[in-house]
Amino acid sequence: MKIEKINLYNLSMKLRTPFETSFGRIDTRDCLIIEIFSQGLSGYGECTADRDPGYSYETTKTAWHILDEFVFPVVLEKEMSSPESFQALVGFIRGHQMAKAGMEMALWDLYGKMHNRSLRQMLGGVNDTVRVGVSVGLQETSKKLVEVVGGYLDNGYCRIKIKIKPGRDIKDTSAVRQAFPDILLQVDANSAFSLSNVDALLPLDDMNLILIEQPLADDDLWDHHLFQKKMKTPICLDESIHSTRHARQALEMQACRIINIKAGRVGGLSEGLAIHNLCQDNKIPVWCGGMLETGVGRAANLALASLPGFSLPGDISASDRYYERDITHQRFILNSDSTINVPDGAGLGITVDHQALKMVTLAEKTY
Ligand code: OSB
Ligand code: MG
Repeated sequence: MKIEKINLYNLSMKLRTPFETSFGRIDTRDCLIIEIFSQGLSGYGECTADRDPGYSYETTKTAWHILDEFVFPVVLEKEMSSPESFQALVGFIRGHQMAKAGMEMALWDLYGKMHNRSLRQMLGGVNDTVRVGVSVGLQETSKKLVEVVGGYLDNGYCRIKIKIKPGRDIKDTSAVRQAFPDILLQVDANSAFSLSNVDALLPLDDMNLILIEQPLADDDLWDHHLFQKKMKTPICLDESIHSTRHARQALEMQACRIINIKAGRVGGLSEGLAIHNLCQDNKIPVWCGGMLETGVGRAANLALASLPGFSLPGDISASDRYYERDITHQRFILNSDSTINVPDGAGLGITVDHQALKMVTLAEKTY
């Protein structure tokens, strides 16, 4: 496969409702879309970096820079045998996993279209549908949070994740737990705590949570180990895991008992698959995280989450939870059993609505 042309788009997508985490509140979700061309076919990839460096040091601007100056020049006009061979070409770029992952996704999509195979087939996915939950942002009050959670339960979501931060932790979580004693519930702190204040979370151990996601700093595996020792509830790492090596070390160190896999955070779908395999070998449950993706990234998440080790519901909600109008013709809908269908068309199995894409494009460049 030889890439003849690339279009890079910087999008700004208006969310239906603002999304607030411990690192900030957004009304619009920015991202990059990479469109690649070869032999009359096109492939799409989504880079999950956001406008601000709150979740990750990467931003839409750093990813644009890395793609523009370093990734595209080594990919264009080069013969690549498969999407996996891409990683060797960009091995000289330290970090910038989201930029690399966006490009890799586009290569998977194109490669799948060339060989008439779905991403699910190529990755080795086994399920036609995947169980999903919803990630609920911080709300004004605990009461409002309970209302919002109730709304998503009415929609049919089987699992709720709530965002927490210092001062908005025990009260919010216990309010949701009291209102809904039997639901699958988990919390995500997005690194908002440190060893000096994380003991505030000890009461969570009595709230029957599936997991506590990333309470401590992204670069702090050891402190997660110390905190996990005090808690019966499994710690799940998100921000801390950027590679299979990190995943292995986190497990060896007993810094967590569950891993959230996001292809963007780990440099691509191939690395996400490798982490899945490592965790499966070690009997560690994994689940697919989300980054408020458009339909492009959502299709990739569904294919990844169809692998057999994804035993917990993913943060892959229906399209209407995020955007009024998405950039794909396909909209993902929630089935009555809290699942979403895995696309089965070639590649990602989606088509891009160029009219919708144009409406949300802030900048674009052709290579
Ligand atoms: O920590 O999982 C996270 C969104 C943006 C950045 C980080 C996270 C999230 C979510 C939303 O929790 C998950 C989704 O519905 O896409
Ligand atoms: Mg998270």
